[in-house]
Amino acid sequence: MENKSKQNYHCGYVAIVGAPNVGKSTLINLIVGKKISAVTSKPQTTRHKIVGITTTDEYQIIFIDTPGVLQPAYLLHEVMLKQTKASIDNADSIIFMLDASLDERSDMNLQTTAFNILKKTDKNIIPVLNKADLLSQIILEKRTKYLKDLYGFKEIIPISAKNDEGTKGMMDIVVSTLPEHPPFYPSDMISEHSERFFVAEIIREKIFEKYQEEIPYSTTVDIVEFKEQEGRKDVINAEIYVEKDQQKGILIGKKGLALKAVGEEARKEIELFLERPVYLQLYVKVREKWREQQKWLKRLGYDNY
Ligand SMILES: Nc1nc2c(ncn2[C@@H]2O[C@H](COP(=O)(O)OP(=O)(O)OP(=O)(O)O)[C@@H](O)[C@H]2O)c(=O)[nH]1
Ligand SMILES: [Mg+2]
Repeated sequence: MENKSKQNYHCGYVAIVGAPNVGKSTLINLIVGKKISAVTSKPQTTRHKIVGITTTDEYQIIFIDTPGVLQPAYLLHEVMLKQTKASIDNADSIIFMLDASLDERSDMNLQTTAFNILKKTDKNIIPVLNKADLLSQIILEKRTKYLKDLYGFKEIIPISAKNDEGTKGMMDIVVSTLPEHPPFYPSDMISEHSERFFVAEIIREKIFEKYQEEIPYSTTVDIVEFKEQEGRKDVINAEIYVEKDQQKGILIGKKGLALKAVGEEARKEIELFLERPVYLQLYVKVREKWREQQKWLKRLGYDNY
């Protein structure tokens, strides 16, 4: 571990919390400057807490991207919610992310559920309104005022994680809430998960993007072999779990073409991420009700928090 002798160094943990699909993972990727967290247009993309670290001469922040707050329907959901709650408990400050694309008539139940969880903590809460790029200045001001009145916030910071707007000002406020402390991690470290974890997440992201309805939600990825080879491509064998035979058929597609396309897209992104070529093989397995069974969730690392 590095030891910065600089005075007034700030370091702390910041959880990014909010309803599903508001842009939490987009923000952590922007801040660390590398795609470490899956982003898709579908809610419930993130299932684990994901660590992203940013370090400057003045501060080090350990951001925790969290699963969107939801109403649990499966054991998997309960585990996801537990991860979010544990991330809140371990944080110094919390970015509460709101979504500018929701108006007064939208369903804000999950956003309010997230707010009610945060209300119970004594942590610094930093309300941020993401996707500000979607609104005109006038509508944005109206929406900000509505949310301030709804939750009793003095300030809400409008940002666009997608376009990197408003995020510098947001970071200044985040840093001002952190304790004085030397850095916990080396300055070049941006995350702490294994390559296996990131590879599984990349494959899962491609499945989320490519398939509709219940398929993404009934699916998960288990890396069963990850063999690094001197002078040759790494060999990665991944099992994709689905819950029913019919889902297996859809995932594989006619003549295996759909699965092949997933494999190709995933391989390209894995190679970009690892900065080395890989040989990726995907297998589809039916594991009935894996989302409801402790033994599968454990094996998949979902209870690892
Ligand atoms: N217009 C706009 N879209 C955004 C912005 N930030 C994120 N998005 C989009 O919103 C969708 C969801 O983004 P994610 O980062 O996956 O959201 P999340 O909060 O991590 O979602 P979960 O993991 O499902 O809880 C994606 O289609 C993003 O491209 C933004 O600032 N502006
Ligand atoms: Mg996410």
